[in-house]
Amino acid sequence: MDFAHYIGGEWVGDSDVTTNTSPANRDDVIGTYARGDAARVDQAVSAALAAQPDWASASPQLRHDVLERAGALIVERKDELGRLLAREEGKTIAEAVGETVRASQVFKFFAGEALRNTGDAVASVRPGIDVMIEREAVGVIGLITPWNFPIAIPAWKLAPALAYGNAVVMKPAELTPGCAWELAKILDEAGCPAGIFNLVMGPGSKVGARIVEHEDIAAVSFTGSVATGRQVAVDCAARGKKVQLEMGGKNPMVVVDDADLDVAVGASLNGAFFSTGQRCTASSRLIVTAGIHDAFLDKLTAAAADLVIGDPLDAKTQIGPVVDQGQLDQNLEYLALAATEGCDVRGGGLGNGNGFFMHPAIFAGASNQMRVSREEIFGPMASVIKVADYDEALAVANDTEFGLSSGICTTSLKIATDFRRNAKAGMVMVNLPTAGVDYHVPFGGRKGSSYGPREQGSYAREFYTTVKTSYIAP
Ligand code: UN1
Repeated sequence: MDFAHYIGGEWVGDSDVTTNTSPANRDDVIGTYARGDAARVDQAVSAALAAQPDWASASPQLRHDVLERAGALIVERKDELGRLLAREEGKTIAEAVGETVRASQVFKFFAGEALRNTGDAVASVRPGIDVMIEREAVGVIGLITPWNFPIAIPAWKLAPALAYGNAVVMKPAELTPGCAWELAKILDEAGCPAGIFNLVMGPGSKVGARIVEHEDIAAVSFTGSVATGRQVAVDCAARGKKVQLEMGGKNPMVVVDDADLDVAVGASLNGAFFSTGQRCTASSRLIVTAGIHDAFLDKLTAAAADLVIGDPLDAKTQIGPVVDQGQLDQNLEYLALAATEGCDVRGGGLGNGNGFFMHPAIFAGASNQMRVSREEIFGPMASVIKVADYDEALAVANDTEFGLSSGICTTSLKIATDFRRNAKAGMVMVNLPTAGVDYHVPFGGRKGSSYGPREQGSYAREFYTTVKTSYIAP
């Protein structure tokens, strides 16, 4: 089947197309998706510009109702959408249905937020004058979304953008246009007015680049690689656009001597390997104190070897394929590098089948200075770094250019509290995996991981609105 762009409320095809196949089975063709260019972005921006003022000035009830209906339609179709997500991205069906439910919850949350866009009223320092502080829509917003959460990340950018009265031009990742296309269909069915949501599919070099450069796009929210994100920031700053970036991670999971071993192994296994390690919140540095190190490493190695790798649509599968050949090749390079750098590499072999399957790998005996412990790998691989004590663990955890999520396993309230206070990261997890976050609270990091205001929860308003201060002398 052919899937078109969605521009100004119409389905618009292109002669150029991308064939979307499953990473679990290269012969499983999901569909052909239109491949746009700068001219398609221009067309979408014109539609968005024309539609946005009426959407922003309409009753918030309208925005609430559209978002609420979209949330309801997503959850109604969760099994079908989850199946599509698992086929095109490769995460397991349980993870994929879970992500779809999360997308629905995000829409419903922001349906409510549309009604709660409150401001402040303040007395002026000049007698008799009232001051009002209000939040207004920013205008037309460009959204550039990644392949690893093909429905949840579009949802958590799109829902707040629409809730606060903006119009959107969205470019999904080329590897996973299917879920984004379904969101366009759902918003259409939910009664989103023509031009308010526009989907333009295609390559970053053409569609993404034009979104960043178009003078009528007032703000850009991007999730993806560090290299691209930094360029997006520079290009947006040069044009005076608001920008929000979510990029990489090299998230530490600290395990100290007093940890519950089963909790620590469970959280590390999930954080490092679930979703095939393809999460910016993945635990890729397991930092373990000397007293528990050997027991932890043995148990983790055994648990990782037992993980079922295979078809994401099979309910027994725990780890699906890597997303594509390029990512698999890069993973294999890091696997070889870990051995060259002196790690004791456990696991990591290729899996069977007509897809990009690989077994999880543990880099035992790693140091924090090795490239495998410093660069984001984005695959089912983690370094295990032995340290003397908690103080060294904290120092190593913070010794990274990233700062998204930081975890610790401990039964000591004192250590957990110290870590929560001193971890240089946007999110701290105690006795939980570094990945897997709630939908109604802020998401984001520090240092090289994120830039600009937080995503999600009520904090999302900061990016998707602009402040107006009014002085009124009656
Ligand atoms: C999660 O861990 O639940 O790209 C979400 C990513 C993040 C989302 C992670 N932006 O992996």
